Amino acid sequence: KSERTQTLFTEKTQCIVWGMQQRAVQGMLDFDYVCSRREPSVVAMIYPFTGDHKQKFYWGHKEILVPVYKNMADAMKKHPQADVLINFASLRSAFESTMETMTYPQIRSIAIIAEGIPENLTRQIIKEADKKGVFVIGPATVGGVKPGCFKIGNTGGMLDNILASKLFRPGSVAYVSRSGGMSNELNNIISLNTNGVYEGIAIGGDRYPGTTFMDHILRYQDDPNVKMIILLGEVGGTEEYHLVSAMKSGRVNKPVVAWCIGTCAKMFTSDVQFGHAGACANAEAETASAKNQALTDAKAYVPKSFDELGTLIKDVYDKLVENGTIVPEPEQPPPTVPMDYTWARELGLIRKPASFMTSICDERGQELLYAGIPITDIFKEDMGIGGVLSLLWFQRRLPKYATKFIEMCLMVTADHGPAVSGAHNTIVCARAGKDLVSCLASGLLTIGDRFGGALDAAAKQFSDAYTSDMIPMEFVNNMRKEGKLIMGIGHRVKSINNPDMRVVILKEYAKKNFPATPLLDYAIEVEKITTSKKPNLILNVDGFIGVAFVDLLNNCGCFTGEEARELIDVGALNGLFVLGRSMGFIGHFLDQKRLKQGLYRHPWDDISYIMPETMGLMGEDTDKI
Ligand code: Q5B
Repeated sequence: KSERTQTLFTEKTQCIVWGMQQRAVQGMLDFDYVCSRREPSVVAMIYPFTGDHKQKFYWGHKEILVPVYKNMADAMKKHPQADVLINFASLRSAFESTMETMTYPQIRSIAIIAEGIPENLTRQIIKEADKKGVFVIGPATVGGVKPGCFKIGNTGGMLDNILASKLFRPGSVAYVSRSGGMSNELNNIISLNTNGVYEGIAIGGDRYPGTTFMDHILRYQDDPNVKMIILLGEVGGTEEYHLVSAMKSGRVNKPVVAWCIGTCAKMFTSDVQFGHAGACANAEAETASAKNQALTDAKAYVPKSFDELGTLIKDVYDKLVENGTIVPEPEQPPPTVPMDYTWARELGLIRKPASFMTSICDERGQELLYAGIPITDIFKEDMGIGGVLSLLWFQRRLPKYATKFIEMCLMVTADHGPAVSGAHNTIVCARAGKDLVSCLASGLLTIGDRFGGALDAAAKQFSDAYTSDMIPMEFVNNMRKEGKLIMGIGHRVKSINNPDMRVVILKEYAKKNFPATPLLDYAIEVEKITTSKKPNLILNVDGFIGVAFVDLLNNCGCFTGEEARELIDVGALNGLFVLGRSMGFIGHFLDQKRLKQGLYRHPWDDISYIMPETMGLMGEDTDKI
C-alpha cells in the first residue's frame, strides 16, 4: 500500500453530509463557529427520501439554510469545492453510498459512521479507495477532529466538551485511536496535559478499517505542526507492529506515546472478545501486553497502565517545551455560541413561562400518565373506557359503579338509527364521496339543543329549579311562561306508550347503584306533568343522562358541589353523547361505503316548493292554482 501523506482537513474544508443528521450537522457548525471559521464546513446534505429542500441551522446567533439534495450527483455538481463526505447511511446502505461517492473525483476523504457493515463489503470499499487515492475513515467510527479546522459529525461530543477540551484551536499533539469514545477521553487527557490536540482520528473498531493507524501516523510524522504523536491501540490485530517497524527504521522519529487497551484480557482464562469487532487476540502477538512491550522496545513512551497515560503525555510534552520544540501560545477566548434552549433548560440555567397548561395527561416520561396514573396500571386494574374517561375528563379515579355508568351511557347513545339528524348528515356526506373524518364531523356538527346536545342544559335547568326549591309544576309553568322548552324533555318517536328502553336500562341501574338520586327523582316528577300534556314529552335520553350525572357528581364523594357545577358549565355531559354517537356515525360512514351507495339527492316529491310568486297568487285567489 503506497503512502498518502496529504493534509486531510483545513479551516476551509467543505463537506457534504449523507443522511438527515440535523444534530450532528448543528454540532459541526457550532464547532466551526467556535473555531472562528469564516464559512460553515457543511455545505450540503444528501437525503434520498425527500425532495430537494433546505434545512435551517444556527451559525452562531444567526440562522442559515443548508441545501438538502435527493441525488448525490446534484450535491456534487452544486458544491464542487466539497472534498469530504461524511456518510451517516445505515449499515444496509453505507456500501452503495460510499461506492457512489468514490465515483466523484472531488471527494478526497470519506468518513463512514455505520457499524456492522459486512467485512467483504468494507474490503471492496478499501480496494476502491486505494485505487482512487481516497482516505476512508471508519467504518464503525465517530470520525475525527482537527481543532480550529474541521470536525467529523459527533466527534468531540457536545459544545461544552469541545470548549473544555480546547478543540477550538490547534495544539501540537496528534493522536490516532480505534474507539470514538476513547478518542473523546484522549481529547480530555491531552487538553489537560499539553497545549492541546492538533488532530485526532478514530479509525473505527472493525477488523478492516478504511485507513490504518499508520496512514495517519505517517501524515502526522510529515506534518511540521505535529510535535508529538499518541497511539491508543487495543487488543487484536497487528497494526501496532507497523509503528514499531517505522520507529525502528526511523521513518517515524517524533516522540510517540502509545498504549494498547485490553491488558486485562490476560486475567481471563478464555479468549475475550471486547466491544469492537477487531478487538480479540488470535495469537500471543495480538495481545495488548505483547504490543505494549514491542512499542516499549521501539522506544515509544508506554505507560505502566492507562491511568498513567496522562502523566506520561505531560512528561513528554514538558520536555518538548523545555527544549523549545513546542512554544505554547497565549490562550485566546473562542467566540461564544448561544446555548441551545433545551440544553440550557436541562441544566436549569433558564426558565420560561409556559404557553400551555395541561392537567390530564403527561407523555414525557418513560410511561404515559392519565391524570397521574401510568397506563400499565390502568390496564392492570382493568379500569376500562369508563375509567380512562373518568381520568381524562374528570381527573378522578371514580368508583367502579360510576365508570360502569359512563360506559353504559356511551353504549346506549352509540347509535339510534340512520333517520336521526346527525346520522342522516353523516350518510349524505359519505354518499357525496367524503372521507371518514369529514363525514364524522358532519354528523357531530349536527349535535345541538334539539338533537343530542341537551344534556348540559337539562342538567342546569333541572338543577337550578331543584336547588331553588321550585316544585315540579312551578318549574314547568315558569318555563312555559318564559316560552322556553325544557331541555331533556320530549322525543320525536318515543313516548309513554313507546318507552325508550335506553332510558329504562339506565334508570334501573342508577336507582340500584347510585348513593342518591334526588335530581333524577325531581325530573321524573316533571316528566309526569309534561307527559300528562303530551305523551311524547318524556324525560328523553339526553335529559336522563344529564340529571343522573348531576346526581352522580354530587353524591359519589369525589367532587365538591362547586366542582360538580363547573363540570356541567364547561360542557362535560354533552361530551358523553358526542363520544358515544361518534361510534354510530363512524358505523354509518363505513356502512355507506360498504354498500357502495352513490350520491344522495333528495326526491322532489318530498320537497314542497313554495315560490314567492306562488304565495302571492295563493293570497289573491287560491282556486286559480
Ligand atoms: N314541547 C326533542 O320535539 C324535540 C318540549 C315542549 C316543553 C319541551 C323537542 C325538544 C328539548 C330538547 C331536547 C334532545 C325537538 C332530544 C335526542 C337524541 C335522540 C334523537 C332521536 C337520539 C322533539 C310539540 C309540542 C309543542 C311544544 C311542546 C316539545 N318539547 N314543551 N318542553 N322540551 N326538546 N333534545 O316532537 O303546545 O303543541 O305548541 O326540543 O331534549 O335528540 O332518537 O330522534 O338518540 O338520536 O318535534 O334520542 O321535544 O315537538 O317541537 O313539535 O313540539 O310539545 O312546545 O307544544 P317535537 P314539537 P304546542 S333526544
